[in-house]
Order: sequence, then structure tokens, then C-alpha cells
Amino acid sequence: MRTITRSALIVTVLVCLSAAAGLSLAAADQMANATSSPAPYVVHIKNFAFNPASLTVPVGATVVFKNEDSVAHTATAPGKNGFDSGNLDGGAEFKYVFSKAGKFDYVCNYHPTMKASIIVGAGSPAASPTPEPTPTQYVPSGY
Ligand SMILES: [Cu+2]
Repeated sequence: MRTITRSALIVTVLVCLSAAAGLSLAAADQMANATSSPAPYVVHIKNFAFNPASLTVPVGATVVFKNEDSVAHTATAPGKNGFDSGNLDGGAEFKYVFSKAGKFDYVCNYHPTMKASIIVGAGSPAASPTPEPTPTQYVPSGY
């Protein structure tokens, strides 16, 4: 009984170690992808709303506005530094590159109650999840 418990413990430790290794590999992979080709940011236009209503992106980010409704919408930020998707039929999408920092409030020209904003920051991409710290207490000293 004692030996069974012991080997069960060893198996548990090994499983934890491989899980941790797998996680850090995945995280490293994700970071490499982020630096080489940043994932596009997506604003979903659905049920007469922009989702997310507030999106923070780094300077130079590409944002894709996807109309997932069956009716037409626009994504329009007035002003000389603004942007305008023009008419977006249901299922259509519009890509825009935000090359300047700032806050861009935009609306749908057809439905003025649809309001949202894009915040373009000067720094690195926001919302990069902090990886869990490696559980070093599980590493046997003999390894
Ligand atoms: Cu609309």
C-alpha cells in the first residue's frame, strides 16, 4: 500500500511537470506569433451593437469590423482623423489600420444609438494575459 501511494505521487508530479512544460511552450509560441504577425482585432457588429463597445489596440493595429447582422450598418468616426466603413451589408466587413494614437468614438450612421470607441495606445498590445508562474516547488532537486 505504501509503495502504491508513492508511485501515485511520482506520477502526479510527472504529470504536473509535463503540464507546466506544455503551458510554457504554448505561451512562448503565442508570444512569438504576436511579435511576428499580430492577430487582427475584431469588432463584431451584431444585434445592433458593436462588440466590444470599447477596444484598446496598439498603434499600427488592424481592426476588422464584421457585420454579423442581416441588416446593413456602418462604422463611422467623424472628423478628419476619423474613419468610415461606408455601407456594410449583412456579412460584409471593413478593415482599418489605426496608425495614430488617440481615442476614436464611432457610430453607425443608420442607427445612431449604436456607439463604440477604439482606443489606440502608444505602447504594446493590451490584454496580453499574464502567464501563470511556473510551479518551481514541484521540480525535484535531482533533475
Ligand atoms: Cu447600424
